[in-house]
Amino acid sequence: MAHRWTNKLTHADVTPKAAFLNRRQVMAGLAGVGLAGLARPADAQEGLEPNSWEEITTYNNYYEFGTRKDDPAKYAHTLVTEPWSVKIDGLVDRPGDYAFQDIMSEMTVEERIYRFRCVEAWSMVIPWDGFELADLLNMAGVQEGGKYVAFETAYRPDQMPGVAFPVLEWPYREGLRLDEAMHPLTIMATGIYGETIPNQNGAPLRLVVPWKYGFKSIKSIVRITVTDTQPPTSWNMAGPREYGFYSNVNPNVDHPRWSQGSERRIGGGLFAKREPTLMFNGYEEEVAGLYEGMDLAKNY
Ligand SMILES: Nc1nc2c(c(=O)[nH]1)N[C@H]1C(S)=C(S)[C@@H](COP(=O)(O)O)O[C@H]1N2
Ligand SMILES: [Mo]
Repeated sequence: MAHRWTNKLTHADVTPKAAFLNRRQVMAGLAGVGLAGLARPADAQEGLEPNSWEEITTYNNYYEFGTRKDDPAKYAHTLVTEPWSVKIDGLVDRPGDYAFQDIMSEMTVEERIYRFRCVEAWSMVIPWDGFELADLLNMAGVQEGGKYVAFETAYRPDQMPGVAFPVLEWPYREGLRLDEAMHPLTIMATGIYGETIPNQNGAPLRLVVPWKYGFKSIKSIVRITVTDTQPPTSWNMAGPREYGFYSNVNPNVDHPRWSQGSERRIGGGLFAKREPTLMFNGYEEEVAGLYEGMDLAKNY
């Protein structure tokens, strides 16, 4: 296989210990201590204070349901997420339509508390539940020659009022280099705070790549294709100068229309100071090696 990384990251390096409970433990914990009790131990260890459920599920970008931040929470309930299947095709040994439940029965779900940084310069901290994308790709068996992974969101005009408007080229498409997709920080999220992920956040499964701008984290995925060529992506097609294929969080490379040097933390209040944006969104130690020798200003 083409991908490899030298630093063998264990989950303990990635997430505070208290945070990696499997789904059953999370649910058991919830019954006993309530939602707040779950998040606290992790905060103390990493200093990350997760945003509230309310903030995470009412301030969203999901243009298939409208372009206002409160549109997805209002309108995404129309998306039918059961049954759901994901087509995995391209350069894989076992292509096919995988039922969501069959995927879940094979995957290990754990909690990952990640910083989340939108290209629009707002940010949150989100306690996702999910599994590593690498495990799903290995289930399908990536073939020699696979270099990229392309993703597609469902396109359902009858359930998605926003796709009537040509804001983006639908279906929403995203892509990663194979080594980025296989990185242990890259997950498919299926829950938040131990609850099933709400439609507005990308039910039933969405990508989360914490060192990249939020738009790379594509929602409600129906297709995953392993390819040998860099796939076209919706935001890059809409504005190639403003939204690159890599879109790694980088305080030193500004968006043509605004600074990326700082961010507004959602929930901080009207008068909160902006926070400095961190290189690779704070995951530099884990991911900088993926981009060794690359000019990050050119490959934005
Ligand atoms: N299908 C789809 N995925 C999407 C988007 C979208 O409009 N459609 N918006 C992206 C953007 S710009 C961001 S910031 C995140 C927002 O995720 P959240 O609403 O769960 O915070 O989803 C990303 N994934
Ligand atoms: Mo975003």
